[in-house]
Amino acid sequence: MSEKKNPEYDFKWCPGCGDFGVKKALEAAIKKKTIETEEPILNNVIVAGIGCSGNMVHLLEGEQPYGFHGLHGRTLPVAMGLKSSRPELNVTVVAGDGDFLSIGAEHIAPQAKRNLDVCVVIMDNAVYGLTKGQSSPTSAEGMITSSTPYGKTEVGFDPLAHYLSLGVSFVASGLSSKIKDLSELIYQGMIHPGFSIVHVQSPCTEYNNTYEILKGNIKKGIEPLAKPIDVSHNPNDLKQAIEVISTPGIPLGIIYQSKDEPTLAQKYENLINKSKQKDFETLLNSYSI
Ligand SMILES: Cc1ncc(C[n+]2csc(CCOP(=O)(O)OP(=O)(O)O)c2C)c(N)n1
Ligand code: SF4
Ligand SMILES: [Mg+2]
Repeated sequence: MSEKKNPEYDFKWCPGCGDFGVKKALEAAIKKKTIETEEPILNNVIVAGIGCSGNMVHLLEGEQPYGFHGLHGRTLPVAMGLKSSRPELNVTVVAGDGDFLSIGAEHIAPQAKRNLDVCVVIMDNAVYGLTKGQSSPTSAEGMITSSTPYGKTEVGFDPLAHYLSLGVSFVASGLSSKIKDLSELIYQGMIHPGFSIVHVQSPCTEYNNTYEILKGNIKKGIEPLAKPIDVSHNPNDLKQAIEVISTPGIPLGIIYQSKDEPTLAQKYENLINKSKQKDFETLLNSYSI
């Protein structure tokens, strides 16, 4: 717990790194939630993975949430432990595309199926930034990186389609430079009762600078790849969500949000209500063959 930035831990992102925008958006979302719920900021825990994106664990300059900077790829098991023991905490997971979709990929499906009530914010720069720009699951086929000098052989992974196929109950897509919109998406993910993922395009200026492709450039006649989802979209309709992600380009906004799905905490509560208290003798006898 700390009320000030930890002076012993300092880190530097490269100038222009998309993660700066995500940090601002996340801080604003936490502030909004604490004001609206009148909960102390210390009811928030940020669980981070390892990567440049993992430094997001160090948030506000003043009063700040708890932070857990854990192992590469293991943000979700930590988040589940936290929510299982302290369900009242607002747990936000922050991770990179490598951390979440490569080494940590096996953890997404179980938490989606449990509907673990945490909000996950993914900073996707389509490379392993911290370790100097190797290819990641979301790097496009043919992309030249430090680990694929002649072009990546695998087809780029589609995270949004993956989340929908796993039944993630809230799926949103954002852009790091659109801080206000992104903050609202993160806030909506936080108040959604269940497993929410806000997948953010967060360019790496050092190894994969995609700002121009994502935002477009009128002078050069480059159309933006990332565009807001049409206002007529109904996020509660899975068919419409699939249509949105099947349209060329990167959709920005809430893609899907299921309604009335029980969270893991509610499922636990049902189990506890169903289970009958046994006295010691009955319990012991139940184990005898
Ligand atoms: C078990 C383990 N394997 C590998 C590493 C080395 N490593 C640290 S960060 C990282 C990839 C980070 O990529 P990403 O999650 O996309 O984060 P970014 O730096 O791009 O934000 C790797 C492979 C590690 N720390 N631990
Ligand atoms: S290497 Fe890339 S992701 Fe890491 S801080 Fe620099 S710009 Fe950001
Ligand atoms: Mg990355």
